[in-house]
Amino acid sequence: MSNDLLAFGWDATLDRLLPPGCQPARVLAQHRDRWRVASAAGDLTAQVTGRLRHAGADLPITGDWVAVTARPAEGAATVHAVLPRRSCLVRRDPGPRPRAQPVAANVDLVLLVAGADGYRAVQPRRLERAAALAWEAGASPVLVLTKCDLVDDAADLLADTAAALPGVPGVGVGLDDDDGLDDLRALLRPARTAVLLGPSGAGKSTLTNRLLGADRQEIGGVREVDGKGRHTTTARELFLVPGGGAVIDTPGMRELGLWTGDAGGVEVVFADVEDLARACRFRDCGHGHEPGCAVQAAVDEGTLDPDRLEAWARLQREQAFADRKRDAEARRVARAQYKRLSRAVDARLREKEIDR
Ligand SMILES: Nc1nc2c(ncn2[C@@H]2O[C@H](COP(=O)(O)OP(=O)(O)O)[C@@H](O)[C@H]2O)c(=O)[nH]1
Ligand SMILES: [Mg+2]
Ligand SMILES: [Zn+2]
Repeated sequence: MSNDLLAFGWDATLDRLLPPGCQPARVLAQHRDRWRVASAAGDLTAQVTGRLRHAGADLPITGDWVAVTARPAEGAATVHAVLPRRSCLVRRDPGPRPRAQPVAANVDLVLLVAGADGYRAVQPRRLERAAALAWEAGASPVLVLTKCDLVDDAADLLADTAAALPGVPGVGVGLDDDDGLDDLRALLRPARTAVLLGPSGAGKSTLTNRLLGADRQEIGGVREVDGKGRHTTTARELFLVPGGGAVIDTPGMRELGLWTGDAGGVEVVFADVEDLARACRFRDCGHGHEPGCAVQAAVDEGTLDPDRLEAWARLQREQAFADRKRDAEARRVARAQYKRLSRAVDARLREKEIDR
C-alpha cells in the first residue's frame, strides 16, 4: 500500500470493504462530473460508472474513499463504488427544496475558523450552530481563532468561547506565532482529516497554506461564480499535510442549516441548558413563565445568557423542521421506488398477456 494513502487514513478496515479488482483512492476535489482522486498510481481524474450514477446512491464528495480501476498512462480512473463513510459533514441545502447537502466525508475534526477581530459582535451564534453540525457529522469540533495578532485580548476571547462551546478545545493562531499551528498539527496526527468551516475572510485558506507550508490556496481569493451568477460551493479541496493528516479547505458558507439530528448535536452544544431544563418542575415546561422553571431562574440569576437560551430554542425548532422534511423526503423516495417497481410489474404483466 502506498505510503501516501496510509497518510490519508487508509487502514485495514477500509481494506476489507474494497471490492475485488478495485484499488482505493481518496477524493481530493469534485469538479462537476469529474473527481480528482489520490491513488497509489498518483493523482488521477476520475469519472463514475453509469451504474453508480443511476443507482440513486450517493455520488463521491471530497474526502470520500472510493474503489477505482486506474488507467495511469491516461491519468484517468473509473469510480465503481463509494466506500461507506465513517463520518460526513452535512448541512441543509440552502436552495428552495429542503434536502441534505453533504459537504465533506470521513472527517475526524471540524475546525470552526473565526477571526479574532470583530469576533464579539457576530460569532457565538454561528459557532454554536457549526459545533452542532460537527457533532452531528460524527466529528469533533475544534475552535480556531485566527488573526490573534490583530487583537490584544485573544486569550480572553478563547476563554469566553469555552463557555459558549462546552467540550470544544480552542486554539489561537496569528501571523506572528506558530504555537497554535503546532497544536493543530498535533491534532491532525496520525492520519486524521480536518475540514475548515467558517465565513469567507476568516482565514481558512491562509491556515491551509500555513499547515501545508506552501502557497496552494489563493488568499482573499475571488470566489468562483457559476453560469447562473452564483457563488459555487463545490470548491472543497483536500490536501495532505506534511507530517501527517489532511485538511479540506472550503469556500465560506453563509448558511449552516441543520439537517440530520440523530446524533443530538444541538443537545451536546447546549448541554448546560439541557441540564437546567431537566430540573424544571414540569416535564413539558416551555421555559417561558411556567412556575418552577429552572431555565428562566438561571436567566434571572444571570448564570444563563438569554441570547444563548434563544439560540437553543431556535436550533431546536430548526431541527424539528428538518426532521419533518427528512421524513417527507424518505416517503417521497419510497413512493418513487414503488412507482418504478409497479410500472415494471405492469409492463411484465402486459408482456405476458401478449404472449398468451
Ligand atoms: N492579520 C492576520 N490576517 C490574516 C490571518 N489569517 C488570514 N488573514 C487575512 O485575512 C484575509 C482573508 O484570508 P483568507 O485565508 O483568504 O480567508 P478565507 O476566505 O477564510 O479563506 C486575507 O487578507 C489574509 O491575509 C491572521 O492570522 N492574521
Ligand atoms: Mg479561502
Ligand atoms: Zn423550564
